[in-house]
Amino acid sequence: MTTDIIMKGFLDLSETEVIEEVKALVETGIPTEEILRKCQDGITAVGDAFGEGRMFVSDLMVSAAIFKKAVGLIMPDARMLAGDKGKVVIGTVKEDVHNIGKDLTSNLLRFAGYEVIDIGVDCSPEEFVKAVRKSGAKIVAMSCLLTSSYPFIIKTIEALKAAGLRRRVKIIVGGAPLDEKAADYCGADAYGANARSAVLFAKNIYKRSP
Ligand code: B12
Repeated sequence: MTTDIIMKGFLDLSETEVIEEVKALVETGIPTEEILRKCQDGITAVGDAFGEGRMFVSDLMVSAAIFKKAVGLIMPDARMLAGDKGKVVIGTVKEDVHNIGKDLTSNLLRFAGYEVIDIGVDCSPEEFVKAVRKSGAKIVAMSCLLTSSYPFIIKTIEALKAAGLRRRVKIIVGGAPLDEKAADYCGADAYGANARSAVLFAKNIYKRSP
């Protein structure tokens, strides 16, 4: 069985292996999404090895740095883009500092023409409420990678309700431990399995009310 070079590079925590292969794939003209998927499979394999006790938190940190470098090669930074198709507040929920998936989602939304108010990681329900109130965004996107932070999605939605903002916003949630059922249970309007689904969601919402 042949192991994918990018997968092997991640498991070896070899930045050189991963970056050289990403460069080689870019040369062949393979679509960016395909390269991203390979990197995501690689970092997920590191996560799995960590989950099984074969790798450590420090390894997760190295794999995250490699992932960010690889993405930097294939995707321009969209932070300077200020789109006019509609506003989206995005953040990673409280007690969760994972930002890679959130940043990819922010980037794609910005490339698609949306103004993204990215409030960062470890965001409290109050921070989401404040950002929605200030921006008037009609979409809230929450990222959550930790099962232990899942209750904060529920608390954030409750806070939006208490602030009288729930009817004004549509909510999409994403992140590895979630699925349709989890999104439904916490009262979100949608679950996004990947960054692109946030773009489709935004298109749908803002098409109905610009
Ligand atoms: C890298 C990593 C870290 C890095 C994060 C660095 C960073 N800057 O983000 C560091 C080292 C900080 C870290 C720390 C920890 N981590 Co960690 N980490 C990971 C790892 C390996 C990769 C995550 C990642 O970036 N993937 C790549 C991105 C692109 O994928 P993604 O985030 O899933 O995003 C995609 C989709 O989910 C979706 N998406 C994501 N967000 C959103 C939002 C919306 C709105 C939409 C539509 C879509 C969307 O789109 C993205 C692109 O397609 C995962 C493994 C895994 N299977 O996820 C573990 C993992 C998430 N970590 C885990 C754990 C346990 C921890 C720690 C508790 C470890 C510890 N003992 O300290 C701490 C917690 C720190 C904290 N308080 O948050 C567990 C969580 C288990 C659980 N179910 O709760 C995992 C699953 C590893 C494991 N198998 O055990 N981690």
